Amino acid sequence: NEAQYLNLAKKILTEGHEKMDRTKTGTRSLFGAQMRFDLNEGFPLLTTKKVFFGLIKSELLWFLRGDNNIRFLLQHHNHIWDEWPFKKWVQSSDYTGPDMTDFGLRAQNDPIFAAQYNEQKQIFTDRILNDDAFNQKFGNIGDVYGKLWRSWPDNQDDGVVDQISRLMSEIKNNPNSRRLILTAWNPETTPFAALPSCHVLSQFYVADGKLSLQMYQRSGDFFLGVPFNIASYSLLLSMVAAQTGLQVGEFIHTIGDAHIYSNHIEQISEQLTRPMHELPTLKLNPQVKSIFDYHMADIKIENYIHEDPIKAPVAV
Ligand code: THF
Repeated sequence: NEAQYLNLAKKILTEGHEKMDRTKTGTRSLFGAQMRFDLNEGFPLLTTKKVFFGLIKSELLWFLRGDNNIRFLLQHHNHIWDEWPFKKWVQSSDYTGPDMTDFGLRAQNDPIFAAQYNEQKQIFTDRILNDDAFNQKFGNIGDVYGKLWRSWPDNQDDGVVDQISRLMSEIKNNPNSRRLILTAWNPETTPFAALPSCHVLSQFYVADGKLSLQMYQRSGDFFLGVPFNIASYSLLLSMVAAQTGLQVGEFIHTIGDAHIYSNHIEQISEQLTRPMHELPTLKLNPQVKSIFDYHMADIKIENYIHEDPIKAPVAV
């Protein structure tokens, strides 16, 4: 299972095209890659580095709430989405602090700037948490996951489509359907979000009493993002299975541009030298009766044996 991730990492390193990107970091990149994880062989949380499962849980619960405002994440001490609303804020005319152009790149190379950046980011996240008007103006990440999953704009009757509720009933009532689709790309609005959705399309599939899920990701940050994405969609699959009375099948992860950033090469090479451990087990609270009623404490990972975390800068 985990070997698929490690083998694909090796392949990107050795066969990847040197490709410049939006963030000006530079990548090695391959187009069109697939990994399959049979969830019956353990929960695919990588063991060759520590992956912070708490962050994955709070992010998925945030999507399922239909929330696209980072306040909920900050309340759960989750900072993985901070950079994108922060970018909108520092580019707005309301911002009067020091120049933050290209803050992601500059914070890596310039320690004086890094201190200024961390200070501004702290001010920003404090205001998101405590200032409602500011939060409403600058806290959201646009028409991406949570918003599109739960309230896709519906022009027909001024309403919205709740894709998750619809999926839950379709899986229960029409499990052979080939239309069990969850989409997170609205061509009208998504291209203008701070960061347009990376996980564009998911399809569920039921056979032999087992639920599988294939997800198409247009762009995959292989070292930082992809380990999160594998665990996140495997968790979603497990929760949907639990709420539809099905067993878990496979999570199939298909990636368009699968890339390793040039400043992650050392880290992933180190990871490739490490031993793998047996995969952990996911425990969902069986008392929970709806996909929307899970809380942090209802989701637990057991027997997670892992190597140390490996730090790396996130490209913005
Ligand atoms: N942008 C980029 N450049 N890469 C991504 O993976 C990514 N995401 C989301 C949105 N934009 C992205 C955010 N997901 C980390 C993990 C997932 C992210 C963003 C960042 C990260 O830095 N993880 C660290 C731990 C961080 C911490 O402890 O706060 C790690 O070591 O795993 C793809 O969905």
